[in-house]
Amino acid sequence: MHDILQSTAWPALAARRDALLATNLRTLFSTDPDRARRMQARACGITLDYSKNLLCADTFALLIALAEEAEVPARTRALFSGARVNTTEDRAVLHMALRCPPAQRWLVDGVDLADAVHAVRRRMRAFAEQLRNGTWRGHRGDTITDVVNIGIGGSDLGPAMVCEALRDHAHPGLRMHFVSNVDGVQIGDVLRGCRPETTLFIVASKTFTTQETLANARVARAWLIDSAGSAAAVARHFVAVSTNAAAVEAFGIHPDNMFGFWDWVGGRFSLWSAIGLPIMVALGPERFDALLAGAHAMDEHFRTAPLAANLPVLMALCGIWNVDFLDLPSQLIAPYHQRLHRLPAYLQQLDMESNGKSVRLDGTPTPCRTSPILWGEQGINGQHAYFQLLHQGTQGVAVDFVGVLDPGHQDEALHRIAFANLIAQAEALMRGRSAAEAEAEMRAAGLSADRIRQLLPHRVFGGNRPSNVLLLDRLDPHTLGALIAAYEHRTFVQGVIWGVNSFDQWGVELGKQLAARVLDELDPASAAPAFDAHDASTLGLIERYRAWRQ
Ligand code: G6Q
Repeated sequence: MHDILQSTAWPALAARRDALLATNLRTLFSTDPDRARRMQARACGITLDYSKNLLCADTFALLIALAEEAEVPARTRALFSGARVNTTEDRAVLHMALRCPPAQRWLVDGVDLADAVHAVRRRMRAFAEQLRNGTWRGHRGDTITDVVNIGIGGSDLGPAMVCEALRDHAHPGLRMHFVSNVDGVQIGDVLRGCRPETTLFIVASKTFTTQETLANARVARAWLIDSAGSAAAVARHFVAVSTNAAAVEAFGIHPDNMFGFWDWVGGRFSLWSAIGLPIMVALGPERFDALLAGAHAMDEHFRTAPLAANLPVLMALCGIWNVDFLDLPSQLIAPYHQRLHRLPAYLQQLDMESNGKSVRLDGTPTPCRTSPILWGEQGINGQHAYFQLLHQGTQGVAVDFVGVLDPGHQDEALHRIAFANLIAQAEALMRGRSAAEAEAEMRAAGLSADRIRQLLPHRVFGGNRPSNVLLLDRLDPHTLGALIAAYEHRTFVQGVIWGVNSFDQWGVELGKQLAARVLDELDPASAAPAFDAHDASTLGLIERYRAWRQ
């Protein structure tokens, strides 16, 4: 197991840190007129401007050396070759095979994965087309008008994000709904707006054992049967997406209505598989293909471009620099296009579930900070809320601004306002406002000397706060596919450098186990938990619930 701290590049980078903190981005820009041009990369309809990171040429070269010492190229080859890089689950990680073009084969141990992938995709296509052209009918012969995806985590976030991002291309006669929460409110809201005879449910669960998903699916099935008067209606109103055929059948969904995928597709990387069925239904098979093609184009770029011009690698290295050397443990994703408002939630899972780890592949502790806390929402709203902290707070946050050049609508005046704000925020974070500038502004505004003295500390912005700008040429399936794949590979590269397994998620297990036990204990018909079954706080909360039920 490599120890990244023992590499040549890591201590050299650490030594550069203080020198860079002694200067600032304003100076770096003013002393290097070529900086913005040089610190840009472009691939698959996406331009990355990473020049507003507190990096200079020699730091950048060291980061590239770090990636080489961590064997990013070799690990990338291993990933694509189908090596079992998910060691704790002893699995290959091959969601990239899901997006290979129809004519391409994807051989792993002599088996062509592409065959199986395309066979499932043909069935998805046939089903999606029937729903879209109205030939798939409900149990009474009605056309389907509402499609409800019931799933959670990786079986929800990707399809929900993509359907929202591309909803301008969605089928006008099919309303898409996503139910993940198990508190009863979300499914209640959705069912109230649907009619059983015109609603189709997609139960999406890789394992088909997920408590929340199965509980919601049971509610939906009961709602349907209640109205239809017979369980036979399930065949026309329920399909499943899963790797667990036996559990799907046990639930009462016929295997003909199941779309499968494979254990080499991780949940948070699964929107490219049959988990993407809602996307194909909403947008149509051609647009789903374009999404896959965009992701494949990014795979090819990632696999073949030199490290210094490789979009995902550059994004990863800026992230490592910010998290590990500049002590910025927080990463904001700020999209400036309304349709991308679910992107931060999607990337939050991708990054934090993949690299939110504190042991390395060999089980030893990571010697450095790993995944940042990734968060965010649509940028304009953020500006009128938490951006205050970004500009003047005591904790640094690295930002990814995500913009779209062609907004896909005709109101150029509004688009220009949004775009101007994106550019201005990145500039403001970088430049800040010096005391001299703030004073000059206030003097020009006619403020008295006393008032200027009083206000001055509040009106100074330190600046020097790093950001990337990711500019999409347009928000279409191809470019969105490429963007998602770029972030996937960014996560992978960071995981390689940190030495963690980006493809397992043991951290979600403990809570699940405890919830199963507490669920029994909340039942007032069951015996109260023994006094030493939990800590006093947990016992108190259980007791409070049981008392309320009684
Ligand atoms: C993703 C995680 C997790 C998973 C959900 C749903 O990588 O494994 O988010 O997707 O827990 O799991 P099922 O699809 O098995 O219901």
